[in-house]
Amino acid sequence: MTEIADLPILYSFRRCPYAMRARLALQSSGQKVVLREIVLRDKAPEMLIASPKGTVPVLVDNDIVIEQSLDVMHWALKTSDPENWLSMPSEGSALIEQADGPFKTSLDHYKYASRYDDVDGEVAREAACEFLQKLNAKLDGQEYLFGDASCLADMAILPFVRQFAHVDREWFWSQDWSHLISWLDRFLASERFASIMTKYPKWVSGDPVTEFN
Ligand SMILES: N[C@@H](CCC(=O)N[C@@H](CS)C(=O)NCC(=O)O)C(=O)O
Repeated sequence: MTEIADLPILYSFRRCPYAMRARLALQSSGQKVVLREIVLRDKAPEMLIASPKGTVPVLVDNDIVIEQSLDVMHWALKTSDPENWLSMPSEGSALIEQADGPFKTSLDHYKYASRYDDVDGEVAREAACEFLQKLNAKLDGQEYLFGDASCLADMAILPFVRQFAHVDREWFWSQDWSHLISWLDRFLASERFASIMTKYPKWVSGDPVTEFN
């Protein structure tokens, strides 16, 4: 049995969609980690030493440091993939790329329009909607993006659709994209989502260890 002291460490922030997708994959894989909850405005120096770029999630496994959420997902699922999340068509990777690229940019412009001088939030929302309409069409007649079981693409993208939906919930849930709404609603009501959204206090060195999984 692996001792707690030997477990990989995940620096995470509960509400970050990138950290959520990492926790989702870790949870599915069953890979135990030690979770250290980060507060973005006051990041733990231990995390910054391991990963000076200062974004979450970061996974540290002895001398391996994984600094990108998608890489954490792949790392976990390569260890164990009981739900076959990695078995998806190459279109799944293309969807994740669109979500992480143009969709996330439009989402940030929509959510934080007032922070930019030259951004119109409504135009950004329209741009993001193109991607969401595409997902809605894929979800017509099936529960997940590539059939009736979830895969990496579902779990990598859902936290960002949630973030988009929460900018203006009333507007989102009144749109004509019922398949997309059902997909998100099922995710938000799932035990898996509840289990990765447990609240933890900010971690500081010397705190008791929090085991995740
Ligand atoms: N490409 C990175 C992006 C991670 C990211 O941007 N995380 C945000 C939180 S949601 C962050 O840590 N931002 C740093 C900050 O706000 O100081 C990944 O996939 O892990």
